[in-house]
Amino acid sequence: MESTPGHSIKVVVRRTGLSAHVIRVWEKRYQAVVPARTTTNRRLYSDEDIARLQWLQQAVQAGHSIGRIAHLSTPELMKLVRAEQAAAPLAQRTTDKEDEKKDPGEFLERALVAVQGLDAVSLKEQLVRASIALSQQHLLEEVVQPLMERIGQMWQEGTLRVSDEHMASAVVRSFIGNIQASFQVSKAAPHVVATTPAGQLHEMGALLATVVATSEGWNSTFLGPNLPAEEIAGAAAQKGAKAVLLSIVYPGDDPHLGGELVKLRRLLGDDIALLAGGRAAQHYRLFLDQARAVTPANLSDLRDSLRLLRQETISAQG
Ligand code: B12
Repeated sequence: MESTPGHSIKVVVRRTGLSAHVIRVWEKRYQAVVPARTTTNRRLYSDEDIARLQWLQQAVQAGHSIGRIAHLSTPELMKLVRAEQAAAPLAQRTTDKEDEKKDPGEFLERALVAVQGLDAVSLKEQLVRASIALSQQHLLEEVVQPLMERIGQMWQEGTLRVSDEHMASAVVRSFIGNIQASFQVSKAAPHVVATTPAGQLHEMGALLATVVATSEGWNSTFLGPNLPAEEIAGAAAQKGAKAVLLSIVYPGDDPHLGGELVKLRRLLGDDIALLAGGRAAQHYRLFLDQARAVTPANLSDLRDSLRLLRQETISAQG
């Protein structure tokens, strides 16, 4: 028998441990649970809806892809989860590898479930699986970057704790570091340095940009975040860099940053390319133009810009 719908999404979040975001995505993409609506269009969940979400969550945690189980009836889900529980100590998880291989969204969802469960081991496992199944470009642009994006949204909504975010940032940082270390680049290849300017503490964008550069055949050095113009220019000179990558994420209204950017161009001279990106970069457009910085819109565009620049650099040398 159906009980009257009556719980807000906040209650569902508390009872299931899923984020509001994941619940909405599961509804929109897979119609996993479609709640009733109030007259003002707010979602209202019944006890059955909440139980169903709990079963779905357990099945996903056991390694099933949400896309493949969302249509199952609740009794079928219960059967599936119980079978998993019975088999768990004996067998490897019965993940659907074929499905996983094609869909970065599945890795993303599972990574988010791991973040919400403060489960660093599982988060790392999902990222490693994604790195095996996907090209490096898809891994970075369709799993790692959206993962940070979603973590930011959930954190803002209050459905994720600061500790979840810190754990996720630490796992992602070391995961990107491992990818970076796995490339072999010719010593003769041009050099690039990547960082964030003084006052910019978010380092993941610069790290991602570093990996993109390495995968495009550049010798890339990540300098860490928050560097004054003098330090960036000094490191670029020491490395003989042909390009500097800057990530600008937050804040978007730092009164000192414009001066830093213009100073950096002066210290670098005319021959070193400056490429800047990140969600707050557009707020410094005037200064970035003065600093003759190229501003690729995203990591894909950065890839194209670096490919072009590398060709120009090599043909200028030859
Ligand atoms: C991890 C994180 C932190 C960590 C940072 C850890 C670290 N070591 O980096 C910590 C906990 C320190 C932190 C602190 C804060 N954070 Co924070 N943080 C994040 C989070 C979740 C991820 C940041 C990140 O790495 N993003 C990944 C980059 C890759 O994303 P992106 O900027 O969109 O970049 C894309 C492109 O722009 C491009 N790109 C990036 N860099 C470059 C460079 C080049 C050259 C190119 C071409 C492209 C490019 O690549 C990306 C893919 O397309 C974001 C959420 C988010 N969506 O980003 C919030 C976020 C950036 N933080 C935010 C806030 C508010 C804060 C704090 C003020 C919170 C607080 N109250 O203390 C502090 C501020 C600290 C400070 N003084 O700067 C807000 C900023 C809001 C705003 N107005 O913009 C965000 C957006 C979260 C949110 N939605 O509210 N944060």
